[in-house]
Amino acid sequence: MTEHELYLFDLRGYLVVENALTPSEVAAANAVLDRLWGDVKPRDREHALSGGSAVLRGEKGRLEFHGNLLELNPPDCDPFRDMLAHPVIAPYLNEMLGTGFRLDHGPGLIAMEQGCEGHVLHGGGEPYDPSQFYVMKNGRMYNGLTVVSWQLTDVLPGDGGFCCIPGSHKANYRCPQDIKTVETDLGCVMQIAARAGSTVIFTEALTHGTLPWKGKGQRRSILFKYSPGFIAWGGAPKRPEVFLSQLTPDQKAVLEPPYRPNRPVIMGKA
Ligand SMILES: O=C(O)CCC(=O)C(=O)O
Repeated sequence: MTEHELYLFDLRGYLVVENALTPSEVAAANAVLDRLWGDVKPRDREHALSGGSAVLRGEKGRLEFHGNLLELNPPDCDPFRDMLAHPVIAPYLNEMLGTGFRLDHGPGLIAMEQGCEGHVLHGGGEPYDPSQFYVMKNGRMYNGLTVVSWQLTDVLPGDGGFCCIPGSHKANYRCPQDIKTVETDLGCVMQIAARAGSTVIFTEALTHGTLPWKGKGQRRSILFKYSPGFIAWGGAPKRPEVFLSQLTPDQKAVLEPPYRPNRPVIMGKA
């Protein structure tokens, strides 16, 4: 990470990395999603994420896919497997999580179109959560659960989608509920614009959520959630051998279960 990126991530708790994917990589991932679109369904109303907020409510839930994008039949899985230990992203995760970082859970699709509800803000520096944290020690940062959110469509200013309270990963007071529901506007909740092909990296310690979608087109984000190599926030599922045998050494390394010593290191391209 550059000096500027270190400064911004420490300051804000998120970073937008532009052009992490080429236009043809974005097109390939979108083509697969187009093919499986029949299986992408609005989240049911019983599990609404807008938490009763008048500001976040929508006509329908966000659009989700409950299959495993990594285990689609080849070659449909390729665009998503390529994101898993992506050479552009690995240097960021080595710095944020330490070498030997692992995929904790995901990837998950968050798709939105006009009328899709938002998601109440969650996370934050207070209360401290030992699995989702941000601390500086020994002159470097340490993060718990950290998200890499690949953007497959443009998110423009005012569109809605991912939002956060920049700096809240270091907050010392709890975020009041009416700020989390965005029903009181203190001017601290920011929508994060990001072009197709970019990735938004954020610590789950950041207070963050989703604004209802107002964009003309669809939102399509693919979220991968990583932990330090010795922590599991979610489970550590046993992966089928046949699936593992199709992966590159770096992709396999990132799916290792949690443990500490002698983890494989993924260098990526700085
Ligand atoms: O990307 C979004 O809209 C929100 C994601 C989120 O809340 C999460 O990953 O915890």
